[in-house]
Amino acid sequence: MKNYKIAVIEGDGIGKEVVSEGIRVLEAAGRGFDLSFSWERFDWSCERYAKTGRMMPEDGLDQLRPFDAIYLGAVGYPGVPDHVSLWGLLIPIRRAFQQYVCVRPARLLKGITSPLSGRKAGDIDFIIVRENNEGEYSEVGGRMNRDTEFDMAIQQSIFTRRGCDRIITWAFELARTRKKHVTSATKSNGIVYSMPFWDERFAAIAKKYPDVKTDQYHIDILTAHFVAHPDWFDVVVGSNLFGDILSDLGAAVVGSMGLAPSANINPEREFPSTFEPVHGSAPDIAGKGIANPIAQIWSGAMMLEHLGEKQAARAIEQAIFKVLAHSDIRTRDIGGRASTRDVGEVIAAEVSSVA
Ligand code: GGG
Repeated sequence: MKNYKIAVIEGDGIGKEVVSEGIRVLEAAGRGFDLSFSWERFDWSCERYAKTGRMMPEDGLDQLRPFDAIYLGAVGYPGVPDHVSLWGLLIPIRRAFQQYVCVRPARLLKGITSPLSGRKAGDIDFIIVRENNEGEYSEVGGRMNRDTEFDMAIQQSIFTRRGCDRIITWAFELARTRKKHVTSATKSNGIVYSMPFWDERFAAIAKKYPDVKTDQYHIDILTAHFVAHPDWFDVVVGSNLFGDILSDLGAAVVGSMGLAPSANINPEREFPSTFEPVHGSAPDIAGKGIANPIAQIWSGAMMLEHLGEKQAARAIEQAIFKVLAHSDIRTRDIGGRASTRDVGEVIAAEVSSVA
């Protein structure tokens, strides 16, 4: 029996509730596919920050390094500034472990109503590939003249050739396994250095993939096309910020933030990769047991896929699809009354029955 060592960071808010259901479903998959998991929980969170002044201990990254993967819930809670919580936990993990590919599927599933009229299951099925290590999320910049009338802030975007080429290449390779179409998110009319550079790198990499159709849109019209023509897209590649914004929009058009999984991948496998839902900690519904756990559960399937457990990953995905298509056990964001736990249990039972 294969055993995987998984670091679990539930984090904040609904992270604690949805991660339990993700583990329940992964355990069911483990029983069915002869896998076992050694879960080690880390209480790294805003709560910990309030007690100790740090989101994670100083040697936190060293503690995570030996794991096969990291399964994370959500980060951020009122009382701790969002940039402190994010830069104290998630961003250092993504960077230190060279998780430069962030994969965020958006798929309209049977049994889910899109807010876009006339769209049915299968009409929307694209994957956002977000650059995850540089771009607009940079530590280069500063503040001057704080609390005076000359107060100012500078934030420098970082676009390297290596960073652009590796994420764009990854997107093209993914497209070759799908509908062979890559769309680039740009803004090279207004952002005069980094975005024309991004476009240049996109064009250079595209030349190596003559079998893959390409297009590019400025981010403003691209967001409009996501709403008006979501069926146009297959793989959409974007910078750190653009990819982040597009993935929330992608989640919205396929019915709920609660249905959007994600994977932060270190393709070279030199370090563990992190699997987390796109959504945040949702303090407004935290502790009520009503959060949708499907994004977290689906992120668990992405984790198994990355670990090479493809059959088990497929079983979890199929269980999610079946429950959404045929059961009314669903949380209120998608029109039901069920609890987080009810949904986790029904998906786990379905995984057990197919395994
Ligand atoms: N599920 C992880 C989480 O809490 N994400 C919230 C968030 O705002 N993340 C920022 C980012 O992905 O850049």
